[in-house]
Amino acid sequence: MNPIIKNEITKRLLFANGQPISGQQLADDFSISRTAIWKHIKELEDEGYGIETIKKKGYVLTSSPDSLQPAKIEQHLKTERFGHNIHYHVVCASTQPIAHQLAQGEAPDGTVVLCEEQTAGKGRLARAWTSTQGKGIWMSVVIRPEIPPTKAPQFTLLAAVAVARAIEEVADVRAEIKWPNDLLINGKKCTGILTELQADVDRVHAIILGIGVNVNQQQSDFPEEIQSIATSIQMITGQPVDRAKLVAHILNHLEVYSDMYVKHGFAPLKILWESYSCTLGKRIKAIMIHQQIVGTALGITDEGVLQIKTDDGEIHGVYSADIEIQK
Ligand code: BT5
Repeated sequence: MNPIIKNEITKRLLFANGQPISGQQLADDFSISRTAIWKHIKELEDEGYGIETIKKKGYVLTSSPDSLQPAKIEQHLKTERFGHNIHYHVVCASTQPIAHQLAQGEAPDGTVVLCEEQTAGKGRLARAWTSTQGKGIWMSVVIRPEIPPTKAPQFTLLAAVAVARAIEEVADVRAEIKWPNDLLINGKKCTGILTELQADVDRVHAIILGIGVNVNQQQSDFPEEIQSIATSIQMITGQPVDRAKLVAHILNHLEVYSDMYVKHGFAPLKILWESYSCTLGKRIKAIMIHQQIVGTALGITDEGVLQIKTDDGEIHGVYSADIEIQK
């Protein structure tokens, strides 16, 4: 079956708000036979869509599965570019290499790769990212801002704000940002962000923004070694969350913030970032590959660099690290 036509049919059914859509109309609109339409409908039913056939009227959508099919996301999108080109996979090793490959081609700004399950999801520094089937958001966004490569890490901070705002809107839960790339709820990690780059020395070709959000997991869905540090939105609220809606809200904010950043720099976003931060003012340990710094997190600069004041009064700028918040 043609995935583009299938997505368009799904969209038509979703947007009809319970009104019947005639098979003949769909066949005419997509220039295919009514039998072909019927086959698409059958395929959607096999995927968990509830579709009723009403004689002489057409197809009515009665329920839809919790999936991240593009049509379900597009229903909630308010963007001009982001999420208008979605590559959806049921399973993949990681969305990052797929997005990298698309970015090497002509993939436009805001292209999205997402999946229901990653078998080799990755974190920073080649660490593993657990990506349980159908329970989270595992997506990579290709962004093409006209900025020098030194500015790219700020997209991690910008993305963290976009996800925090989206979680607040969709699930009414406040997540806190732990510099640079974690979102925590009640002190446990619910989101990780991985910012990768395609660039030459003075120009970014593409930022590949990997976003992993734990949405509907139970504690037992996480491997034992991260059960004490990981959480999901549903574990906090007790309610399942519409993942497709959450994806759309993330993309809605991401487009606005990305454009704002290119126009005005990090300063206006810094204020927002600070309002979600759980790092600032705390005594922290910053763990880097060759060094550790213990001190008070003073703030971030307009470049997104974390300022730490050590006990000898010296102020250190940290570009990237793992942060432990000290009790
Ligand atoms: C991150 O790395 O937090 C970045 C995670 C980015 C994941 C997205 S999903 C879509 C895209 N495709 C990919 O393959 N990746 C991106 P880091 O700060 O290095 O944290 C990794 C550490 O978080 C691991 O070593 C575990 O301790 C922990 N961890 C792994 N899976 C987790 C999960 N699902 N929830 C919470 N913590 C997790």
